[in-house]
Amino acid sequence: MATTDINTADTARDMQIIDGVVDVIASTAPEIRTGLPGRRVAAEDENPSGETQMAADVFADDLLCERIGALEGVGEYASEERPESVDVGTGRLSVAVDPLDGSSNLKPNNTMGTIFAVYEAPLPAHGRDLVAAGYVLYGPVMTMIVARNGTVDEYVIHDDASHELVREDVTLPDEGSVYGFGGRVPDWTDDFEAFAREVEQDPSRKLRYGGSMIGDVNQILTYGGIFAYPTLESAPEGKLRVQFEGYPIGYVIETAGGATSDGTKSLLDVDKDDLHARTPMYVGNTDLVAKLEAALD
Ligand code: P6P
Repeated sequence: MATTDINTADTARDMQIIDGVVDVIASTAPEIRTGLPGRRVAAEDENPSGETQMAADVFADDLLCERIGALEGVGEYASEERPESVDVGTGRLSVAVDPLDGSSNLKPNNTMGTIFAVYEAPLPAHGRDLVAAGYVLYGPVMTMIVARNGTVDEYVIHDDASHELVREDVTLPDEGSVYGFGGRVPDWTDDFEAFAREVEQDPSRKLRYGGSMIGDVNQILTYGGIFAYPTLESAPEGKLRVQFEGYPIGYVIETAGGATSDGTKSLLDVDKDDLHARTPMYVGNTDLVAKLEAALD
């Protein structure tokens, strides 16, 4: 577990490139959102994780690859939708994205997100190579959370593709009031189920699980508590992808003063070679993540 040293960009040039990535994602988000209505259908293929690709996944990925790939200073682009990373130039920073997290929520018109991770290393990179991360949340309001330079800021993205700073130095509230746990309950391990039952007993907490990690994690960032997509009996590595979900969300939550874990250590210390490797994910208030790790020990 643990809020650990967070790596940040150490040159003005890298900070400039990171700002460019943030600006491009913020300005592309309205176009992604506008393109959703006509793309609520399955595409022909599956993604590298074997999940049905929606036409919207492919659309968002193509836009982001083109725009991010055109940035000076970015050398590599990878996404959940592509088997391999793409060489996009000679820049020293790499960008990994989940173009449309929670696209299965498109049909029921529920929240979705775009997740990004900026690494100062080739892909697949390590969590400690991150120098920035964040996400766009397609909710009633389009917002963007950005973790960089040791702080987390929130923006509102307007339809004209401008983005407006609305909250600086965002941190998790001390007392968490929501929890959201993925996977089927019969598929949870006994230890995790015992932990979940203990969390549920607290009258100050209520269940918030919407099936899109970004919507669920943003609840934790707003109200405090814990989100988990745990180890499952049928899937010991869980469901969520290290490079595109585990590392960036771990970076955001730890920068915001929370804690993260794969069950035994910070998500930023998960060490997997495969670009599409998965990890169990537990993120939220430090005391709850510590309790989780003790429960799984
Ligand atoms: P389940 C969406 O497909 C996703 O990758 C995450 O956004 C979300 O947390 C999880 O899968 C939902 O999985 O098993 O509840 O459908």
